[in-house]
Amino acid sequence: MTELNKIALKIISNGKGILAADESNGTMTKRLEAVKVNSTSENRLSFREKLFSSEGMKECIGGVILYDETINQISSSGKTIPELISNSGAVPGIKVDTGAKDLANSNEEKITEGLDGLRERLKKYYDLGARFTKWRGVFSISEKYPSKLAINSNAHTLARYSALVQENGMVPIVEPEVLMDGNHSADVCLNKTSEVIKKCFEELILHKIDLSGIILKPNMILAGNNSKDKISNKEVSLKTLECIRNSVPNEVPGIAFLSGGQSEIDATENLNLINKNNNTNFIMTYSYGRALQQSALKVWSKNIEDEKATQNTFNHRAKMCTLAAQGKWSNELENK
Ligand code: 5MM
Repeated sequence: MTELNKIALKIISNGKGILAADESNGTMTKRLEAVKVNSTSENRLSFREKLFSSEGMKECIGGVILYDETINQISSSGKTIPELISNSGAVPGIKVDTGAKDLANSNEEKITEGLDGLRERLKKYYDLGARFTKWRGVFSISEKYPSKLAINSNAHTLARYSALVQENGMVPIVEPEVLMDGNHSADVCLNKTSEVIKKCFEELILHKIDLSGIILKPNMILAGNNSKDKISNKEVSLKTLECIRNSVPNEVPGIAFLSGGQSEIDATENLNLINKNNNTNFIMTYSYGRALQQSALKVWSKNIEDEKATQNTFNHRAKMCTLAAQGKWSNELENK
């Protein structure tokens, strides 16, 4: 077992999942303004450190993805944020892409940037305590898209990112997100997501990535949010499993799904069904941003000093997701 494989398994084994708290300041500002809280660096830290020091971290969270601002912050207890996370038994991680920009010659599509100077930034993040990283490529579905140009260039970029991350002793999370926006059917999502993931692995293999030392972070297979042909959660789980089975090489230790704008309950129930029906050897867990934080953020915004209420809400969500990562979640437990 390689060191990278050990780190990956520590993050995703035994029902543990990943807390994606890597919102850039722009996104975090939207989230905070939506609940009428000023987006200052103190407030961003105050919310996040409440989550990172909650009880639910110990039992449920194997890794936390941070944003550059947060990994450099000091918590109110005097510990650095990576120390706070490590103390709960989770692995600190860091988002290293610098965002999705317009793709030249296909301006309605995006290419994720951040390769310039990445080797040097990775060394700095390793010294700060990070042992895994994240990079998100984003694709949208319409009649023309995603184009081969967007698929190939993002897959190539994800592979170059992964090579640099492994060179620096960290586990890359490879996140190709096919967005749910649109009126496409779930079968179109299945075809397009499979094409994207297959291309990513073609490039990862070309770039000699140790596949046992990565975590794949894909979307689940859903009908577009404006589609008339919605499918059941059971069908979501079966189509998602079909996609993973057909496009992911066996060496990959696990899959940590993104929630992608699903409600907290849908993201939990779908993951639970994926695990109940799991006919692969992959660990199937979560790497949720919104589906772990939404309710906690609302509660926190009512009284930003009330640590207990925020943490209770987060603990419940984390517990439910961890049950789902083991196929043990139920509506009764949800509402207990
Ligand atoms: C946490 O949000 C991340 C978005 O970062 P930006 O601020 O740079 O847009 C995002 O990549 C996130 O990690 C994944 O999409 C998973 O989050 P969701 O909310 O989809 O589970």
